[in-house]
Amino acid sequence: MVDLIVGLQWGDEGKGKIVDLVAKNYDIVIRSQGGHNAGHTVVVDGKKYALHLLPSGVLNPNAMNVIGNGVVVYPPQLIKEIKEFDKNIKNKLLISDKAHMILDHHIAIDQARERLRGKNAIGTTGRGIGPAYADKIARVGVRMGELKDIDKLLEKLKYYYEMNKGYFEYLGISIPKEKDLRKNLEYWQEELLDMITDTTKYLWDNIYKNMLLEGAQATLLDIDHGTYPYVTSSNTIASGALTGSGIPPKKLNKVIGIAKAYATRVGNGPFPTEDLGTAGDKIREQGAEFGTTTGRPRRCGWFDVVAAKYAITLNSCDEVALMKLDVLDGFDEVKIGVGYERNGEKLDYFPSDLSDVEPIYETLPGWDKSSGIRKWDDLPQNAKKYVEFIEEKIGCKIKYISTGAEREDTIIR
Ligand code: 2SA
Ligand code: MG
Repeated sequence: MVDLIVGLQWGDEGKGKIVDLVAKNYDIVIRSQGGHNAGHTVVVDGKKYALHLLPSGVLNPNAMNVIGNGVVVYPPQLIKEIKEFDKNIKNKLLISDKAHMILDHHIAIDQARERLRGKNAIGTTGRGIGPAYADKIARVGVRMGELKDIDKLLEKLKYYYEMNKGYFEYLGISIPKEKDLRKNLEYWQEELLDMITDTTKYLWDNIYKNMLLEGAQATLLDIDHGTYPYVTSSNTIASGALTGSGIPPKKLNKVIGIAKAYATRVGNGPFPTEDLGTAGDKIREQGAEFGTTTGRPRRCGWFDVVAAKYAITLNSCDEVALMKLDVLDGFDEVKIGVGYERNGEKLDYFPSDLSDVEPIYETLPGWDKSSGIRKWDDLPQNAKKYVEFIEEKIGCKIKYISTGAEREDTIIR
């Protein structure tokens, strides 16, 4: 039985909290796409951890964790996270031999290209994600399994650098010295090789167990279905989790979509319900909306029903978790984007091109305090109405409502 947790907006919906809440129910937790551009903040025994590459199952002492073939792995970051979190998780972590490696030059290319784009920058996390996936698709990438034979890998990389010499020069990126590269590869081999295996086979062999696929980034950042080119470079949606892990599609059981009670986005690109006024600022402040990976302030706005419905359909969600409801505490009124308009024409579908799209809002009365409330019946009447309004509009059961950072600040309906 395989369940999936997927973000329905532009990321940072609070997937980490729901994964943490349900992780105890699963024997295996799997990451299937993205890399250390992801950031899950989790609090264990009062200590705060920012997980980037490690699956959140590391929080559950009994769970196995898998970094699937669809992930791009920056070995120094993975080694660092393992050391910081707990060296013993090495016994509970498997890395796909098919996962592609992020090398230093991918990071340099990512950052150089963003600089060259100037005001048209994507607003990437600068972690080399796009260039690593580009090499994968161009069939010139390097896979984690290749750490088995460093001489062979070095030969391949030498050829790669030779081929890309002109491009590197143009971007002002230096080609690493062979001896430095060898030293790095040997260190990565020493630290990681024991965990590198055919995880597809491992997952098939254990398919009778309870597994959780943990999405990173989110639906509207999907390379195909998101707001291209302002997207990440992987398929973040449910079907991407299957290709990114090798789990057969019919083994997928439940899909839980995670959405914030409002909307945020980091990086550039269209965001129809963005609020550039004081309400947006208030949301950012009350919601502490700053990136976990880069510390960037997040753009803030209102819940977007059109985008949520699109995401729910793409992922075939069975239920939704509505996060950070308490951040809307103390507003006189709250707005919800219920439709779009373009040149006087109404749209009830999330179009491929969002230019000139204006949101249509409905306004509901606000509430005083939902923060820390753990029972549905204890929620203020207007907060209940807000949740029910969204539930009806999106056509999917809102099963979880989060009202605070603590694991227990969660209403389960
Ligand atoms: P990239 O680096 O190539 O994946 O960037 C491309 C776009 O994808 C967005 N993106 C994200 N958006 C929200 N959260 C992400 N993770 C971190 C977090 C972000 C951070 O959890 O807080 O700390 O800044 C994430 N990762 C990628 C990115 O903003 C670009 O729009
Ligand atoms: Mg995040």
